[in-house]
Amino acid sequence: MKKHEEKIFENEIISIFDNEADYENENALTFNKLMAYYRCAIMEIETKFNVLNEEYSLQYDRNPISSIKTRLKSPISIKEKLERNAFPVTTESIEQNLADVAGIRVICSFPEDVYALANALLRQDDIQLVKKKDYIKNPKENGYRSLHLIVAVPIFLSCEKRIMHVEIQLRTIAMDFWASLEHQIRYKKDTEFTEDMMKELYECARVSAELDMRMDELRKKCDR
Ligand code: 0O2
Repeated sequence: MKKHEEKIFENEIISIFDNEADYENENALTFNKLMAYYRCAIMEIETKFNVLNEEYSLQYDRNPISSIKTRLKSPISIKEKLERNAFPVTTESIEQNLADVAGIRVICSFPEDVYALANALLRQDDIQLVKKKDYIKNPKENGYRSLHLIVAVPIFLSCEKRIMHVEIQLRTIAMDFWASLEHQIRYKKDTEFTEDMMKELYECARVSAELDMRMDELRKKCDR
């Protein structure tokens, strides 16, 4: 982390605790430690996907993963989610109640890759599936598609082993295209979102799903 980013992060941590005195106490240290553990868990999962990508590219002569994005939930978002769900705003509560502090998004080439990679990860004996939401088989009302997994993964520290939760979102390039643009549009809070706009958004999701299907058909023809 760069110096100015460290400062912003530190100010955000102060703002999640009730007062600065709490921050001065052991809270900030515990919070920073926990965030470091989540970063380690992200690294573990990212490496696992990179290894799978390498193996598949040797086996099938193409990369199932187009790109990987990782993110650690910001202190402000952590605080907001805890408060929204009426959980205490403490470091202990973060670990107990939030499963999406560490996040990794795996953008795949084809829908089949999404499931192949998810299954390959879940077969690994150090990975435990905590929760699965298949928004590809069951898209959200607005058309959102992605496979969401919450997994528990061990991280090995100098004197202990810790089990951390990581949220994994797997989706195709077309699903990601739609989700990224929908996110940008939705977060323009000063614009009223009309019924027609919602229908149009859903139609775009339908077109993107059709695109996935048609590209998949082409791939299958080439693989024959
Ligand atoms: P960020 O910054 O993207 O992480 P739960 O945690 O199970 O109580 P939640 O949080 O609704 O319920 O979980 P869910 O349904 O698995 O969705 C979590 C994340 O999926 C969201 O994170 C988004 O990243 C993504 N997502 C879900 N629905 C949509 C959608 O309709 N459009 C887009 N673009 N993304 C979606 P956050 O918390 O919003 O923030």
